[in-house]
Amino acid sequence: MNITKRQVVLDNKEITLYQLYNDKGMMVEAMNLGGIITKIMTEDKDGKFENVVLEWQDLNTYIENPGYFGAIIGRTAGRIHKAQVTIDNNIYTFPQNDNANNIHGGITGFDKKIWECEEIIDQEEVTLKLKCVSEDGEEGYPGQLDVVVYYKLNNSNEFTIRYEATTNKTTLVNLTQHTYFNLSGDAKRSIEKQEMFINSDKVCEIDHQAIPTGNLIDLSTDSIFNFKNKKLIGQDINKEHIQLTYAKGYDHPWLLNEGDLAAQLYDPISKRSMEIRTNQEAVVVYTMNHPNENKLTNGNSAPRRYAVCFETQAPPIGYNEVNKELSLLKPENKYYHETTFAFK
Ligand code: G6D
Repeated sequence: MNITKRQVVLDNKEITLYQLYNDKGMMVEAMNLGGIITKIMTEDKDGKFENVVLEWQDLNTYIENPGYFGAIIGRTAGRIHKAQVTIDNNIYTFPQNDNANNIHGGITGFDKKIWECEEIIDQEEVTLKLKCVSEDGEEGYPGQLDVVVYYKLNNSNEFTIRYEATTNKTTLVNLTQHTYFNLSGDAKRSIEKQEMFINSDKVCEIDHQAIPTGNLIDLSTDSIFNFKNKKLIGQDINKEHIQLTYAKGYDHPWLLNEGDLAAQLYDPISKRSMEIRTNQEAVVVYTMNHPNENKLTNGNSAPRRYAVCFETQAPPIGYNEVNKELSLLKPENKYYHETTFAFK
């Protein structure tokens, strides 16, 4: 168990990258900027360690960070319809940074903050503790929000993210992590040939701007969005379906069934597997439907479908403020979200 670190200057800010190692050689690298995860090094069937998350070649790309690569997302993951919400008869408005809607916490969301980091090493696991304060009124949200996120790596090759938050006024909180996974290692292959399982019987219908309409699609009659039996991500992704047309692929909140395993990703070539467990109601699975011309560490640009995000969260706030209640946090309560990515 060990933690190393290195300093760089990005955008005139002191940035520290922390490398968390377990005793099996697995390593997670994350920085104080946005809690951005740049590396998760895991071994393939031959014991070769490679990065299973997309990483920009030039660290300066993380300043703008198109696509929110690797970042903590907050105060609210996903979109808020019309960029406004009513809380206790008060209307709060947020920046309209995605059409006329709000996305991922606004202009300066948690992905852009410099988090205060603390390294914790003990026998069972290594932890990077990240803290930040979101001031009352920041990005339009009521209340001062005190946030702590724990990145924990143990010797079972489990990477757990725990989010805790408290507020002094009723507000919205719905945090997630926006890491782009590709189990081929160093983004060698598209994720369309990787198998996915999602423990869900209903997916939220979205409109052409990816806003939940409030309707749920019953997966017993919709095989294209049904991943109850694992299948290749690419099996149905190019078929005719209005929901695939709207999002240019998968970019939907799947409502999770009770049970231990929420989702799984498997690459038959490297034989890497990742199991996801969470206490959240939903997971937004996003199949990187837009290419990105910035260079990845393998020297190539990031073609579409070269990663998949598992953004565990409450379903986003859509038409008629549907799902709002799931993101409300009152001063007397504590927000608590825990998600584990277990690598086999
Ligand atoms: C697109 O709709 C998707 C979002 O879900 C994603 O988070 C973003 O790209 C990076 O807007």
